[in-house]
Amino acid sequence: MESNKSAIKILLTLYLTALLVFCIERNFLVAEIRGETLSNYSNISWIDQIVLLIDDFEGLRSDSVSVQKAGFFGYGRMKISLDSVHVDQNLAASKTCLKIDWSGKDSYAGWGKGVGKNVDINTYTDYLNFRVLVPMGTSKEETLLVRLEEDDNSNGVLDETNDDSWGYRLKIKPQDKWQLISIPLTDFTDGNVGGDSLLNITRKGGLHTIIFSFEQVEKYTSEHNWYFDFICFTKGKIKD
Ligand SMILES: [Ca+2]
Ligand SMILES: [Ca+2]
Ligand SMILES: [Ca+2]
Ligand SMILES: [Ca+2]
Repeated sequence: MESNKSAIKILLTLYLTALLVFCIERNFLVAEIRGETLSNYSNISWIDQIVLLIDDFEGLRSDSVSVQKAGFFGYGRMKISLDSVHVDQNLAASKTCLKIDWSGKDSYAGWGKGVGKNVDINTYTDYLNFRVLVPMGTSKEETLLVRLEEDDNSNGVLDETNDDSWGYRLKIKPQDKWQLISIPLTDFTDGNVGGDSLLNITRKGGLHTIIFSFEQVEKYTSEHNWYFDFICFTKGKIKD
């Protein structure tokens, strides 16, 4: 009789302990944010340098409404969509990337993402990185204007008077294969009069939007798809 009581006590203790562990774990589990989680990239040698993964295009439904809901936008003579055919074997590639198709008659084009992140970036040491596949066949060198739109006054809205707009004109050699681009933040220049003229992405005034805009878009045809992937900020320069 006494041993039955002890057995019940032990079982009850085990049950309560399991329940407690379950509750604690649930409290500490944070849902991973699509596009920003690094748990699939533990084999990348420079993973510890990543300050913010802006997007890796993984886990996103390919219909245009879902792409738009995730904060992506395209404008002018281009269409954006997701692609899983042109990803390479690189550890940062995973399964999905962003594809650019050229359509329409506009003389301008670009795409971007509403980031809306309050995160501390060190302007003096940190880099903006992304993977890009630039198609050959139009010129020996392509130009891409990368823009970082800050929300200096932290009101969630971009405006010319209060927020800085930083730009960097990137020259890329078309290679028909994926390249890793790393731009030191010190190379960005302030493109507007408004804002505080400091590249200060912080926990207070964060990064509102990132934009990639193209020049001379008329020259691209359906044979010149560009692809983008794994856009991130890193501490210092990385070696792919
Ligand atoms: Ca990807
Ligand atoms: Ca603002
Ligand atoms: Ca400014
Ligand atoms: Ca600023």
